[in-house]
Amino acid sequence: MRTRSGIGSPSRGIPDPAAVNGLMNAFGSAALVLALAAAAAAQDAPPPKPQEPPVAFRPVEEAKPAETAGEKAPGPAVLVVGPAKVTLYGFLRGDVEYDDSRMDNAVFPQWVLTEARSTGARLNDEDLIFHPRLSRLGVKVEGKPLTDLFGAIPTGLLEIDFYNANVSTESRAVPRIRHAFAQIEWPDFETSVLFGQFWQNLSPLFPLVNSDLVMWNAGNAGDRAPQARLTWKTLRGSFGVSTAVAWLLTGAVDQKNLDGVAPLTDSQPDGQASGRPSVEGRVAVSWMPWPDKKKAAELGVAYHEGWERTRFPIGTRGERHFRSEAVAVDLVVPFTPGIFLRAEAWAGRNLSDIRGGIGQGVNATTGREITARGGWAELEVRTFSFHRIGLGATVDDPENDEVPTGATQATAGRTLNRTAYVANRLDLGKGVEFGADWIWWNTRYHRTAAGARMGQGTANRVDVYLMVGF
Ligand SMILES: [Ca+2]
Ligand SMILES: [Ca+2]
Ligand SMILES: [Ca+2]
Repeated sequence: MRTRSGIGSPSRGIPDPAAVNGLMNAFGSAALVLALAAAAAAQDAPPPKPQEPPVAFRPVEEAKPAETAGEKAPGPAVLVVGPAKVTLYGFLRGDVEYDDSRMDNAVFPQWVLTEARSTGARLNDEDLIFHPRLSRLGVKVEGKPLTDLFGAIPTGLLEIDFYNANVSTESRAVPRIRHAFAQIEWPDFETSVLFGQFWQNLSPLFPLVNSDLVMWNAGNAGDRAPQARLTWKTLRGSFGVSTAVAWLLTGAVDQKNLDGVAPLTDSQPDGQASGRPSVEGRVAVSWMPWPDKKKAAELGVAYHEGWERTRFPIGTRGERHFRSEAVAVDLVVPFTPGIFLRAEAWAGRNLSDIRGGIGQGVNATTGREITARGGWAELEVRTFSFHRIGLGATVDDPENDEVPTGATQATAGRTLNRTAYVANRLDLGKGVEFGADWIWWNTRYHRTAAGARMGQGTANRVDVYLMVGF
């Protein structure tokens, strides 16, 4: 559900690579300027409202609640605890997922395994999984104004689910932090400061389909990470501007440790070892195309840069320093109050920490960063008061010549990861939702160094779920 065309051809759904290149050229310098401006000023970050779709006229933070569909819960439960107002929200949910061909992981799907017979793989190797891991609980805290701090309002949020890879069995899922942050807002100055874990500050939208891994590494960039963030946002009539700059932990998502792989023995992730944070800036404008003042359009442009350092030299180039860079755009357009276009496009290099490049940041054989581009677009249509449908496509396209050339599934380079999908959401009322998704998924692999084909994999993934929100 959220979206923006890749620029170039919204009607086609998938951003055309050439168009994305053009976009990168066009936006590269602009994004840099905006990011710098953002760094010089302050930016956007009000308390998130985890239960609302990103179409509402509010800063992206609030605009990106649930990776999953949590967006239709009824009213939150509010408690008063000491000096704070505490709001509970969340949902209980169970998913049933079937793949007609083997994914890299049935619960955390990122790409399709190759089906090339020469690799020993099987064609259409199906799987089935049941899990309640997306059930979610959130606690939002809002304190009383701090008069000595110019009327600052303290807020905070803790949000957990059970989508944690570190479990012994599927019946023993364990909690995972999604968000956990403390924030201070100065309403008079339209400014706020946030410390803790929250969304990365680029590509804030995510598709309606695939509540599990939201098409990360298949075209949708932008995960969550520990950070410090400064936000400034303003609203003038129906026109808004929001600017945010964030300093984030590099490696919070990919935990990259290039010199921690045998025979190298370094124990520190390379992002931490750099001694520097990633820096991300985003500027967005929003407006109300419809008189109902409920459905906002928004266009955002973001820039990302990060640094990694290893103790031991990596690859034939003997590199010890690595850069991560990206530019990204995101767009939400309500064509009518019931039809939305949402899309993102991005391009850069060494993007595994922001969920780009099909999880490939640096080629450890050569010691080079891998460049990639991608994005996704989705049309969401409200057909009836109780039904929404999402039609979309995603693509993640690393530079073929830069990915690894291994001869096994685990070491082969992934050159293209793309999907097309249909998502159905049935609103049964009182916070109850039923979903049914179908995703066509195709992943291509690079030939081995010796020139042998590693082929490709194509899967159909179906997910149905029942959710009760509160
Ligand atoms: Ca297949
Ligand atoms: Ca995104
Ligand atoms: Ca390291």
